[in-house]
This record gives sequence, structure tokens and C-alpha cells, in this order.
Amino acid sequence: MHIFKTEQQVIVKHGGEFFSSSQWSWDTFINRKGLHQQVLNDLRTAEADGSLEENIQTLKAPVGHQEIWASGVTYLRSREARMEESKDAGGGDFYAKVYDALRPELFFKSSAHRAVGHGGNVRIRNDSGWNVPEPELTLFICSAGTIEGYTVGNDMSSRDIEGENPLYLPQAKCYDGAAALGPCLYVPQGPIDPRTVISIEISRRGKIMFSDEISIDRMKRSHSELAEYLFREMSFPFGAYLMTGTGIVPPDSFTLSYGDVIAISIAGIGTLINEVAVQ
Ligand code: DO4
Ligand code: MG
Repeated sequence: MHIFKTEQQVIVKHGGEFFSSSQWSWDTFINRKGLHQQVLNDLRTAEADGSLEENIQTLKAPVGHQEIWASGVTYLRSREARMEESKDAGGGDFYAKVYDALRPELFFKSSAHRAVGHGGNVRIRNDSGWNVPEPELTLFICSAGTIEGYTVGNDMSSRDIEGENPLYLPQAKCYDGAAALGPCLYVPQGPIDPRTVISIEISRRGKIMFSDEISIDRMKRSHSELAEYLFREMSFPFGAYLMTGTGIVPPDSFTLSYGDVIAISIAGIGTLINEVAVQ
């Protein structure tokens, strides 16, 4: 099942049908242990309404009062790219060490108000000259600490800033329009298939500048391990989103430009499309 957030409504798509109710409010609707079964129970008393399909043409990010966190260096490709970009600053070792360490790298990515949804504009910083999107499977973890769903995430990153000094990471990762989530919250009956593929396509004036794909089973860590570390000493009253890291990094010669269109697809979830805002 897929749960969409619009300006006014929570809309569920299940079995090819669309449902909504004025009783459903985002934070309480999604923050439930055993979400798939709970929503199935809700649908027993809801009436399918085909006209709701039109309402999901304009979507919000599937986030209310949830914080958005991110994991780093969970794929070999990210480890290599980070070591290379920070080697002059002496930061390379840190990335090699965190890739092998027991404790994962977790960092705060975005509050809801800085995130954008499908169709919204992501941004690149004015004080950065090397920017890339990071296509990431993103977990939704409810306040009880269980993984209840998935969405597509884009962890926009300023590579020159993080490469200059690893201590600049929050500035490379957190700014208005640096996180995109969507198009919906996907809530399968069980865990997502480990053979699921993430793909990305970046277009400039209609021409594809970069494309790549990776399967999520190439990730070094498990989803439950990442969720467990995030929830160790922090409570999330409305649940939390956790990006799981990137396994796709464009070549070093590539940087995003204003107007580029980034399309990230994850099988089963959908495609998140965002244009880089023109400043
Ligand atoms: O340590 C820097 C950030 C890593 C990251 O965002 C990723 O691997 O996806
Ligand atoms: Mg990332």
C-alpha cells in the first residue's frame, strides 16, 4: 500500500483503489506499530473514491512532525568518493574507519519545513561549487522503533564543503531544500525486497547528463541495525525518517546546475522528481 500526503488529506492507495477520511491526520495515521495491518483495518470502514486519484497529482513530502536523519558511508562507492574528496584535508581515514566500524555514521539531515516533496524544488548552496544528489532508500521508523515503511530520498550534498573538512558536514548536508522525500510512504506487508533497485537520472535542458543504478543488497549494513542505533538514546514522538546512504556517486567532473531535473526511482515505491531551483 502507498500513503500520500497532500495539502489537505492523507490518501491511501491499496489494491488499485483510493481511500481517504477526514479523521486521518498525518502524524497519528503513520505513527503506528504494525502500520500495514492497522491501515488495512481502517480501510474496512472507508469507502473507495476514484476521484482521489486526481488529488495525488500535487503532493507534499510524506512528512509531518518527523525529523529526517541520514546514514553515511554505508556503500563502498560512498566510502571511495569521500576518501578521495577529503584526502588533501587529511579526512580520508575517517571514512575508511566508519565504513568498517561497528557504530554507523548517522547525522541530522532536515526538519520537515526544509524538506521538499515530489515536484518541489531542491536547492544547491550559493557558497558551493560542487553539488550532487544522493539517491537513498529512506526508512520510516515509528516511535516504537520499528521500521514501518519506505520512501525515496535525495540527500543533496555539497562535496567541496564536506571535502574541505569533515567537520563542515552539517553545512554540506543541511540547508533549505537539501532534502527531498516522496512521492509517498510505501507500506508493504513485510520488509522491502533486498534485490530492490534504486536508479537515478539527471537531465539538463532535456538531455540526460548522468544515470546509474544500484541494488539495495549492496549496502554494508542492515536497516534494523541503522534504526537501532538511531533510536538508542533518542526518542521520536512522531517517528522518524532515516536515509540509508548512497551507493551512487556521479564522476568527480559532474556538478549540478540550476534547472537540472533529478529523477530517482525505487521499484515498488515510485519516482521522486525534483528540479534544482534557479536562484
Ligand atoms: O560522511 C558523509 C556523508 C555520507 C553520505 O551522505 C552517504 O554515504 O550517503
Ligand atoms: Mg547520503
